[in-house]
Amino acid sequence: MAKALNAFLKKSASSALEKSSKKEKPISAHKFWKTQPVLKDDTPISLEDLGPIETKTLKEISTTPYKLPKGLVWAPMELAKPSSMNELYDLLTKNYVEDDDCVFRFDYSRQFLHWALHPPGFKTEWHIGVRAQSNNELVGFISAVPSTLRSYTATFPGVEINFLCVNKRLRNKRLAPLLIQEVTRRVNLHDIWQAAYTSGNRLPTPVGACRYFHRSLNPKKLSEIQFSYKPASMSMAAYTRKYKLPADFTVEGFRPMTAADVPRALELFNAHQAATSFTQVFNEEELAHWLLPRKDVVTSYVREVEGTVTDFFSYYYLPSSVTPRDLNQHPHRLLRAVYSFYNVATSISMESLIEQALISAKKYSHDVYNALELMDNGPVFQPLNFAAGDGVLNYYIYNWKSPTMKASDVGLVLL
Ligand code: MYA
Repeated sequence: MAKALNAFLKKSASSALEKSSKKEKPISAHKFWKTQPVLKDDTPISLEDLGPIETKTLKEISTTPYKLPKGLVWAPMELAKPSSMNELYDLLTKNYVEDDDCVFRFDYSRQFLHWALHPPGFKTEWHIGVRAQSNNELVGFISAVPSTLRSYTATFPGVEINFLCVNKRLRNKRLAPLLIQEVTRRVNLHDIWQAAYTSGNRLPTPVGACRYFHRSLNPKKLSEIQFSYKPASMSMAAYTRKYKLPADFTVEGFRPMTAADVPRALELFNAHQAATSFTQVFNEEELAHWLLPRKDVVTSYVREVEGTVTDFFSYYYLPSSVTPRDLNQHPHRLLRAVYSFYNVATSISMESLIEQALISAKKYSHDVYNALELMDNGPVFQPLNFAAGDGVLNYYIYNWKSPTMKASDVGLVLL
């Protein structure tokens, strides 16, 4: 029996963190979070309570940025400029989410960051950097992008928060709370009071939690870099055979999504998301931004049968750098991982749809396909040879009272 993948988990989840996530710190131990409008503990919330935790008016929001410690300044970012994007790429590739052994670290590409940070309605002032005055180095970052959110029966304007990062040299100096407060202030000034975010860390207080599952596409490489472990009793040939996939789609009618498919894809997306309790709400422009294929960023295929689009799958590209402790251990320096994004199956089963996604990801030489156990993903994992990861991604809504939900009711995929 194959051992579960030594999962490199999104947002720094790890078995150690998972253990700590089970033993939640009391809110009084969270110096920052205890001051914020978030649920303070797991006291059940009913649907009648759905709504903001606090209500403020624009008049109460300061127009002055938070004060940073001496030697640091807020840095306006102009990420459309390659020089600015290079700085952000450099900060993240060296300092963003990594596994406990510091072997794997997310390596979001520049074109991916450009896509993630420039959806319709993006605001440059919500791409917030912090610089060291001495040498002008970018040492911190946080971002918000606009997103209409739905929690159960309530739909409201919100933002998604991502790419919170502080240079390793400046950790544990309470810079993260300042970045979070500053992005909150700038978002509030646009009369927006709610936000969605995810984290491997257990913070006060998740509305849902989803485990990662991993499907090996290149088992030999994954085993060489110790992302996964081949059972000692199995030969490499047998191990590779176990994960073999057909060279091409096994269901007819799949082709890349195009702009002309957007209205129909939105219909399918809306019908599918109606079954979830927490999701983002797209208009056509937003769906086009997030789902139309972009080289090395996002892949989306539709299934068209007799002129009607009936299904689609999508996944995004998030490789990780690989830095083995012993550089002679193996030659690999990049783990080519893709992550399941939004999938809708109406004419075939979800299992069949995800199998086509796996075939596509393998064809484009990716090493592993990762998926959260949210929406209707769960039942496909076992038949399609996925292995459970060892960490959990927590979902949060800032300033919002929401009942907690099971993983299959979560309908939001953040990057
Ligand atoms: S998740 C990705 C987070 N990034 C990484 O994991 C990259 C690697 N790590 C780092 O760069 C640093 O360790 C970070 C913390 C920057 C994470 N979310 O400055 P500190 C709390 C929220 O001394 P540092 C993503 O991007 C911690 O509990 N809070 O710590 C979504 C403690 O508070 P308290 C976090 O390690 C981000 C305080 O910070 C997180 O140097 C969503 C310690 O600060 C975390 N991931 O830096 C942000 N990690 O004492 C919230 C630690 O109270 C958005 N902390 O426990 C909220 C909505 C805002 C907008 C609202 C609009 C309406």
